[in-house]
Amino acid sequence: MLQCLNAQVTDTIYVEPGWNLLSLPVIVSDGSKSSLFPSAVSDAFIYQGSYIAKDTLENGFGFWLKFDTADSFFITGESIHRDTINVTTGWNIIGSLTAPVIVGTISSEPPGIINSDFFSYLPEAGYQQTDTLHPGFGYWVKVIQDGSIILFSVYNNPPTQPSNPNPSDNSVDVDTNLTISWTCSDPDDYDIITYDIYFDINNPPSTIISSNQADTSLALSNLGLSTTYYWKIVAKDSRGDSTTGPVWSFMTRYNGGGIHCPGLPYVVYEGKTYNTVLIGDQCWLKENLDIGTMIDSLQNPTDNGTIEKYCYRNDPANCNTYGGLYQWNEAMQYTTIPGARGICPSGWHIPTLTEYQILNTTVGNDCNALKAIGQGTGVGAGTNTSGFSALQGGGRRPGGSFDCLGLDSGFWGSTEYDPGYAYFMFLGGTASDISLSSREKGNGFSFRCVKD
Ligand SMILES: [Ca+2]
Ligand SMILES: [Ca+2]
Repeated sequence: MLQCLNAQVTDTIYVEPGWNLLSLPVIVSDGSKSSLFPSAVSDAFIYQGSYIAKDTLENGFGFWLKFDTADSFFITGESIHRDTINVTTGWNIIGSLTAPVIVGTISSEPPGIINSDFFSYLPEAGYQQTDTLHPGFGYWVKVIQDGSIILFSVYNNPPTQPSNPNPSDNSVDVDTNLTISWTCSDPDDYDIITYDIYFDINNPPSTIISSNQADTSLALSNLGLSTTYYWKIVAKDSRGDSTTGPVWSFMTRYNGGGIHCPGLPYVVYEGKTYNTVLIGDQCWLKENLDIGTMIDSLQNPTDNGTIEKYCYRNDPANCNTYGGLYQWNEAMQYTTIPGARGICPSGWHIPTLTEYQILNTTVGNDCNALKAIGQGTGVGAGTNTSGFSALQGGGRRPGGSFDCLGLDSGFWGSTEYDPGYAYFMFLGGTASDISLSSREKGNGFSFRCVKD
């Protein structure tokens, strides 16, 4: 009776000139002696009280085979990690498993019937008492009554941690058609590794896009532009052990024009990667901020030490694509100082009205230069010549409703208009001009940071 069958493995059997005491280390579909050991010069003999010649070899039995010359054989089949082998009173020749078996772990049914050591046979060395049953060998053992001997192999090492990601972790400007690759190995030379690839825009990724593949690479195509992807590899060996690699990420190339800020192509903030873009003398984050914990649109954030965001229609996927929508006080983290850091990364701040006016001047009041290609329509169609790459993320109204996703976008500034209102930059989907005006602070708008 065989248990715990797993994937295909290959064991190598080495033989020497003369009689060799062997066994089948894996479960093969064709057990004929002539196909497995074509250079053997004898019949295969098993022992069941007397020797019996066999044309077809079976797992669990040791057998004698004679060779004229040294040779090696690659035997491929399903691995065997456990076996219960029937034995009869007296001496038996049993087979081993796909991986080594420590003699001290061997048991019997009924218990205690094993009455000898285990002996291998090598043509040059003769009989050898052994503490370990190795794959591909047969072993003599004596029992004092009929029963069975139970073998299981305890040797296995899980695969090494997947490493050397390509593209390397936190890469930016990655093409939207690419081949990802990694390296991995298994300390057990008889083992074969297969891989599950997790890949999506969530961290950690939860979507398996390929499973049980043998290759250490995978071609991807038509990824989104300016999008951060997360991926990880689960390496599985043929013995049921697995090793999960770290989460890696990369960001695809820009949606449109623009250049990175010199010496600062991206910023990693709270686990997300943001590109930078230089527009005139100003260094901006190129994606809307998506930080904090989503709250329901009917709730208001509070000064509680936790950054709270809205996601359009309360759908986290919209935060992934468009970034979070923030009330002004929450974004400012409850100060009213123009140029406050607010929820921006260290070294960055919320743009003042003056900084938005500079941006406006730099792009010639061209609203379309700030919009990503594909955003806006007609005279308001985005050209993204600046690289600002605005997505029309809509807004959350003070009463809790959402509107204008895919149509308009608004970006908070840090300059107050009055105690209830603050300035923001509005990029209308059908407008070619940038609008700088004020809105009630309870609105939820998109958010960009500018470098100090
Ligand atoms: Ca292994
Ligand atoms: Ca808060």
